[in-house]
Amino acid sequence: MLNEIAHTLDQAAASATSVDQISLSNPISLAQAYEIQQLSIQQRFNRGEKLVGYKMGFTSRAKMLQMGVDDLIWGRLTDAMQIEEGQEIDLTKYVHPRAEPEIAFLLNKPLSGKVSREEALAAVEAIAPAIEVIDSRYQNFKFSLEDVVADNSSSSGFVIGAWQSKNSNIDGLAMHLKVNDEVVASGSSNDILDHPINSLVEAARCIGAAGEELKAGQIILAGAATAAVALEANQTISANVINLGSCQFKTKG
Ligand code: OOG
Ligand code: MG
Repeated sequence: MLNEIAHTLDQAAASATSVDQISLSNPISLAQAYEIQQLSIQQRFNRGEKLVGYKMGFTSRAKMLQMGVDDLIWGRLTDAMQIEEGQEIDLTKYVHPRAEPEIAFLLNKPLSGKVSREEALAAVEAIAPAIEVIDSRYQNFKFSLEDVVADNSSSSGFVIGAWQSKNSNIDGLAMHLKVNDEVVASGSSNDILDHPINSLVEAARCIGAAGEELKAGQIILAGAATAAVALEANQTISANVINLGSCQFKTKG
């Protein structure tokens, strides 16, 4: 059954079509949801995609409130999900994409299990402003915690701005998401688990508990500081993390 659900979700993502929430017909546990995520992403790996990192989700109150869930989740990032800075994306490849402002860590050492904030920072090579493009494969972007985890935590694309020093101050930085120069969402880097480094600590713990480790060269998205905003055609979307930098991408119809 898990394999079948994984296949359905992979096909939904590949064909940009929505499917019914799994939880409506098959009650699954959180452990089974992560198993489905792994089986589903394996199909991408089988098509040649490579794991490039992980994303953390629901690390801010704004996101939990928007989606009506209240626990941390994580998902996998593949090379095919990366959107180049400034790139124009084709919205027909998505079901109902949304963008959210994030902070990304690039690692230069492995990290797994229980680590301190200092140990987490010691494994960081660089830090960058980022945008995550999320796209639930469920109708109306509605899901339970188990549903969204099975669906790779809605991950579908990400943009990384210019990498900055690992010693950059990321404590309490204002973060803005703009659509065509208009600010549509604002928050603080500390809306992400009180400080974004805590998200890396949690990533090491959660992903370690699942039997994987964060590796040198991988990118970790700390989670959105604000609610996500729905994308429409002909927009320029940018995230500005004050004093860290900005990044952007565009949409076409
Ligand atoms: C789930 C993904 C949450 C974040 O940054 O909090 C997430 C969703 O909202 O669909 O990526
Ligand atoms: Mg996110």
